[in-house]
Amino acid sequence: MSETIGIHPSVSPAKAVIQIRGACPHDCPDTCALVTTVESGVAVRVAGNPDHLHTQGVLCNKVSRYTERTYHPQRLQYPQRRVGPKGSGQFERVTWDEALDDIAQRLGAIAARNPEAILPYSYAGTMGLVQSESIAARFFHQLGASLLDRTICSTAGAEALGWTLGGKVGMKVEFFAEAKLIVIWGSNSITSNLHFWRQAQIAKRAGAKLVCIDPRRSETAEKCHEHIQLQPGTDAALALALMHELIVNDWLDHEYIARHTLGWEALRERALRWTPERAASVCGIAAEQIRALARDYGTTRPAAIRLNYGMQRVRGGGNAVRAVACLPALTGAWRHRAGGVLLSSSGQFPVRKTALQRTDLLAGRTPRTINMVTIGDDLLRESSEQFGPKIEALVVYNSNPLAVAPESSKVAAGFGRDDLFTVVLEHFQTDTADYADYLLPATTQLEHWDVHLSYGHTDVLLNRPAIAPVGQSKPNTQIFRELAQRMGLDAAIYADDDETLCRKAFSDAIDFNELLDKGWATLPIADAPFATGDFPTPSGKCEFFSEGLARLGVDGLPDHLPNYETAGSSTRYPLAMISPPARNFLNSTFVNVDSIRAMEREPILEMNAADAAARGLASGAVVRVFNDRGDYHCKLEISERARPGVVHGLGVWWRKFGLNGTNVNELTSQRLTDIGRAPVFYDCLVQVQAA
Ligand SMILES: Nc1nc2c(c(=O)[nH]1)N[C@H]1C(S)=C(S)[C@@H](COP(=O)(O)OP(=O)(O)OC[C@H]3O[C@@H](n4cnc5c(=O)[nH]c(N)nc54)[C@H](O)[C@@H]3O)O[C@H]1N2
Ligand SMILES: Nc1nc2c(c(=O)[nH]1)N[C@H]1C(S)=C(S)[C@@H](COP(=O)(O)OP(=O)(O)OC[C@H]3O[C@@H](n4cnc5c(=O)[nH]c(N)nc54)[C@H](O)[C@@H]3O)O[C@H]1N2
Ligand code: SF4
Ligand SMILES: [Mo]
Repeated sequence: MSETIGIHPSVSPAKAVIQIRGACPHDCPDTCALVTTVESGVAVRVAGNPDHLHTQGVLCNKVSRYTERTYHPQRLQYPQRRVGPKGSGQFERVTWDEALDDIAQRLGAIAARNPEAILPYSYAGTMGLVQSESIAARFFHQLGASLLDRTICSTAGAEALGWTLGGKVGMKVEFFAEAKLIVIWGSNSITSNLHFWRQAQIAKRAGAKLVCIDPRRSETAEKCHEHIQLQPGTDAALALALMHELIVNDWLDHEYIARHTLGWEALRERALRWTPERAASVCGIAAEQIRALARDYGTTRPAAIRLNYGMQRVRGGGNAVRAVACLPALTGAWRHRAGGVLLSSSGQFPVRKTALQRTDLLAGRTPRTINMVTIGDDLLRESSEQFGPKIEALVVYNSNPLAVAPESSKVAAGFGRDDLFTVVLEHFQTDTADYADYLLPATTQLEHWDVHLSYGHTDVLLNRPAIAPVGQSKPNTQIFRELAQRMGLDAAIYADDDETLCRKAFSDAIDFNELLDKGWATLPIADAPFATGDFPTPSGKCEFFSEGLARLGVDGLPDHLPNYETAGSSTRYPLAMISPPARNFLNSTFVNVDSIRAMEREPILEMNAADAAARGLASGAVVRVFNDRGDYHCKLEISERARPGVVHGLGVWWRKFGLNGTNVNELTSQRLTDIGRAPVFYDCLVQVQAA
């Protein structure tokens, strides 16, 4: 089953200690290379592979405790069927046959009437190409089920980057170490991109200046030389004012602009309207800070920007990413391998999506698409000509929508419908699992095959199973294979085993034998991919002006779009709330692992001392955070990390670990971003009072 890459010398072969190479499955840009030590069939340690350039033998706190999660006493070990009311989390144990027979029968009956009444709901619980959308996608495509628009994280920024640079492309992370200026924009890298932070530290020791742009004085911001603590959702205004300064001071690379960009005159005109004073008043910062950053950015070579998804979770998130992504072309930063911008590297991987997911199985049908962000509203809709059929069945895997999707009161009401049939594939009884009709135990990364791309580096990684499935758990792929078989779907489509799927996932540019031998393979990409243009856009240039966007009837140039819920616009809800990741959780994963939850202690709201004093609140008070969408109770932490007027509800806690059975998403809205149909988690006004 698995490969021995080292036998510990102190043990007899009978009790051999073996080490298995794998990949971290989590939704994190670092995609670390793992080494799992297995003793007599039991995983005893998960560590970082010291030989892997990007991992350097170091894992984060969460995954270095992976055995605790894998062998957690509450790990789901057998199929279960609901016995109590929806949402009560009361189940009885059943056999796989009982569960799968009944699910196949129920889904089959709905599919016979209208397959679009069935909806898959999945995201990035695992980033593995095999255990996410391979067999599962084939199953839903063949049925003709509704399609899911997987927008909950990154599509605003990803599509914006596409319209500007041509795809999810950019600098290589390892070259940040050579930069002389690093701008960390909308990223708490110490929390969410630890291995990039290592590169930034190397640069810092070699004399580079680090600047962080973030409404929160994050763990990362406090370790940078400069922190620009702007209002949430004002990044485009800042970027446009930086352009203004680059233009008026002539810190421009005219040759690069002339040869490798599109729409310069139009952008120039727009940027000249954004004086530092104008942007400063929008961003709530000093104009002098903008001038200083522009001077640094315009005069330091090489200058690198690490942009992250934190700044695109607002109404104008797409435009903001477009504005920032224009900057390196203005100064010609792309000429150097340590210059440019990196938001995501994932567009560079030659994934064979069609072969894996078999979109051809739609066979000319075009099922309606449901946006995962609006699942709350959509579950509550009746059939109509515009919407299509009411959603009658949901199959959830690799996601915890009750916790992670916005406006959770609506999500809970939708999942609570008695006439909805819900199947959840999970490791644990999450908030979402509580609403399942059938709860099926899935394997973890230590128990199945998978293959991974990365959105923070440019290596493909292979994950081999290190141990046998815990209890009766099965890989997602296997669960869908067995369902397909029971539903009488064409067997040939489901014949690929997981190792075969790993082989099929990438084009031949990736040598599978190298993955088997070493555990990873590095993409052959030029060190400075856009030194001489060659952007993967329609024009081959960096598109300041996008004809494609203009054809869609929207602004072809980036601009600042104020938040839907702009700070100061409401007297009832005067505070802007952002809810960025907690360091020791990964979205809602790990919240139930005791030692990890202990590190995060309890759900908190960070608030500036002035805002707390105005409300007569002290640190440690239980507060009620609320708006028209709902109520969330948590502990107050008076903190210098918060600027006046902005509060931080950290982490996506499980609702059932919350003080009143809710989490921050009780407060967030289902509105969508300007580009990419993505959520606006950080565009949210609230009020706070003593509970
Ligand atoms: N430990 C840990 N790591 C994670 C995750 C996790 O939950 N925990 N989540 C993973 C996931 S799913 C993703 S998508 C990635 C990236 O996830 P991101 O969402 O980029 O996460 P961070 O980098 O932690 O946080 C973003 C930073 O953006 C800031 N921010 C909020 N609003 C704005 C704004 O309007 N402008 C600017 N400039 N900044 C703003 C926040 O204060 C925060 O410090 O991280 C991944 N890594
Ligand atoms: N307020 C607020 N909300 C947010 C965010 C925020 O910053 N603020 N961040 C958003 C972002 S960036 C993202 S990406 C989403 C994340 O949303 P999700 O992708 O739903 O992420 P998780 O909460 O980690 O839930 C993943 C679930 O998948 C399960 N899982 C893992 N591996 C497997 C497997 O192999 N098989 C099966 N069947 N299950 C598996 C895990 O046990 C876990 O419960 O949340 C979003 N929600
Ligand atoms: S969560 Fe990120 S930092 Fe932690 S082990 Fe996985 S890839 Fe590495
Ligand atoms: Mo995400």
